[in-house]
Amino acid sequence: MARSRRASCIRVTSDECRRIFDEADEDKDGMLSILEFVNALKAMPEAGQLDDEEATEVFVDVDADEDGLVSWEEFQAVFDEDDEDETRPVSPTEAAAINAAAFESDDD
Ligand SMILES: [Ca+2]
Ligand SMILES: [Ca+2]
Repeated sequence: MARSRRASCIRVTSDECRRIFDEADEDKDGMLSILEFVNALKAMPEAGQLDDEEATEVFVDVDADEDGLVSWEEFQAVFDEDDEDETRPVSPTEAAAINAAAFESDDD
């Protein structure tokens, strides 16, 4: 499965991440089933607008070993990439605007 859709846009701290995982793990088996995972996703403010299909895509992407369950390690890995990155990448739209502004001032 191609990693076309990442959940890394969802930004939470490790503590929040752990709390979300624990709360989502309703049967306390240390793993999130797809139902538990989707519920957890929807509990996150920034992911609340995901529909079931999109949430399922995220689950499949997060479930690295494809056993149908998301372990804490798999869950945590989603958020690790962004943890130390405090700088926000410039969006293509912003980059285009910056370039346009540069050209305009150059034209004087
Ligand atoms: Ca569980
Ligand atoms: Ca798994």
